[in-house]
Amino acid sequence: GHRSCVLWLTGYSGSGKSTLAFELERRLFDLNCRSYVLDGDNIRHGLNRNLGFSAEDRKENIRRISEVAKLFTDAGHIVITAFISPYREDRRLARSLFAEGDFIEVYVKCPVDECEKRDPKGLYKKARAGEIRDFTGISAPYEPPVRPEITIETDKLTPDESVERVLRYMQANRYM
Ligand code: GGZ
Repeated sequence: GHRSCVLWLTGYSGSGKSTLAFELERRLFDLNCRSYVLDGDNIRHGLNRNLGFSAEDRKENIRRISEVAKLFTDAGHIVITAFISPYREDRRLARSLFAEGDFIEVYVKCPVDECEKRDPKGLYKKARAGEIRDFTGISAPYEPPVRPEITIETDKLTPDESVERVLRYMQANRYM
């Protein structure tokens, strides 16, 4: 069994949020915990298809996602969100929907030049060429968390080690 909560991943594009999210979902399943990943594929292509990447649209993106995450936790799930969520104020608003302890901010930390080197989708290249505007880390800001519950340095840990670290936090703090 488990306590329902949201694991709120935040970090640059290419920092490893999705990899960590889906690996966590798999491991939680094996531990008999119901979890569900919210990411760009199931949110930005559907519910939020009318939103872009201006500060205002990102705010609305994060607001809707946090409301959906709240519904899933009300239904008893562990929700894993994988969005850049670059603004502190937007993450603070997301946190404010949840009871103390139900919102676990996970800083997926990786230097932006390393993310740019990885560039799995070639987006940094396009941002440098001016083909994508307002690109986080290139032409739009990222405000790192000040007091995240967990920090995962993906340039120093393997994906397995990263997942273990989150699971250990959850076990040590009696989420499962
Ligand atoms: C940042 C962008 C942009 C711009 C498209 N800036 O690596 P990806 O492709 O799969 O992840 C990025 C994703 C970011 O969407 P989020 O919903 O996570 O952003 S936020 O939380 O800030 O609302 C990237 C792609 O969308 N993408 N244009 N301009 N990322």
